[in-house]
Amino acid sequence: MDRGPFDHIWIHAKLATFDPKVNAPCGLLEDYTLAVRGETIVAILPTDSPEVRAHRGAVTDCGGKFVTPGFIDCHTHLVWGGSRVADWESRLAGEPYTEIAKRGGGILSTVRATRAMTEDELQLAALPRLRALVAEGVTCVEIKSGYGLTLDDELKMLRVAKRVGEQLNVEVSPTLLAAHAVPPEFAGRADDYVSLIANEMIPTVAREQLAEAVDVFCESIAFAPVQCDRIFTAAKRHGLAIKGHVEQLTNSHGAELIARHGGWSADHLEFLDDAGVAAMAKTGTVAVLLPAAFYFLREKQKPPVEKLRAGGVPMAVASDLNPGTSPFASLRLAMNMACVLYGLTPEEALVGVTREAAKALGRASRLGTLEADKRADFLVWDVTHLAEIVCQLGVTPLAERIVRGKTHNA
Ligand code: DI6
Ligand code: FE
Repeated sequence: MDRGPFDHIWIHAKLATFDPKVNAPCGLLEDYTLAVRGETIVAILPTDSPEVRAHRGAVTDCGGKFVTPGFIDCHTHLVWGGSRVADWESRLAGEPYTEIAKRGGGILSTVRATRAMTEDELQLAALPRLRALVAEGVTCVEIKSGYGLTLDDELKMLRVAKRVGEQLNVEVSPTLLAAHAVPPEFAGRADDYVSLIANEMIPTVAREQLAEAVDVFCESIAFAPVQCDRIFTAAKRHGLAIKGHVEQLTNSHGAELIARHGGWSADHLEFLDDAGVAAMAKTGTVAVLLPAAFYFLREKQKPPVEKLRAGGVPMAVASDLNPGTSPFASLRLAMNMACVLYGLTPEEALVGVTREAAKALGRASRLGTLEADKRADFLVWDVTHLAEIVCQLGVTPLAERIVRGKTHNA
């Protein structure tokens, strides 16, 4: 691409590019310059190169600070109504998540509260959650529906997802998760609800461009693989991408199903077996790890991280921000937990919220690494070591947040 002139350059940076073509940990380039025109990174150059010296436009001197791509939280349910604190107290007193779900607590209690709220009310509730993610460097976020479970209430949630993104200048990847739970009005008629999803909800969100992907909760307490298969088939027919909550509490072979459909990602994966790993490796389906839910549910079985690594399955890390199993609006906490609880390296955690998270949202060609032609979404960090971003929580050493080439500090 034609490089100059540049609108703005960031000089004297330690660029953690996460570009696999850069042969260094984190794709690190020391004393480099990132050049931006419009919304795009147009060049990555050594700071002492002639093009940098010739530049006459805006300059930011990073003074040796680290620069990473903007963070991508590729799995959240951040639009919801009500509170699940009572569920948490029941769990602390010994009642399992699955039992709470069966007696109509859990997801269904959030459905009742979410249905009762207007779009404006839901937006007000969701904003502080997205603001918290943004304050830690998130520039792109996936947001699921799944607490409406009627056509109108799912559309309402997806419209709120779009609105909060616009309000805070964050790119949103909206996902239809109508197959989150069987709503009470369909109790005992799960197949009829699946028909509603396949025949009405999916065509409508596709037509109105309110979602780009379809998610399912493929689990003993939710939807069976054959039902998920029907939903995925409908999603594909309408040009929507596929992903799923699979192998979280039991092994239903949902990851294999997603891989067979060429899905973007299989998420959770605590009970993933060897066949699942092999299927994902073959198709390049991203493994989205959600250690905050594992922690909060006091799960015992960890996802097979070593096997995923050995198989070359891309691993992303996400917050799973939701009221029941991961009420944590912190992607950095999820990264920290991915290291401490799942044994990822800090570099893998950082790659998991940048390059691999971009893959998990079908955005690998536009986002996730610092490379020419990618969008100029990047973060300047005031740290002495990159792993500090993952290690130390409670303070956010973010010096500058650049979105589409412009500074947008939270
Ligand atoms: N798995 C999860 O971790 C969330 N949804 C899902 O299918 C939990 C959502 C909730 O409990 O509200
Ligand atoms: Fe989830």
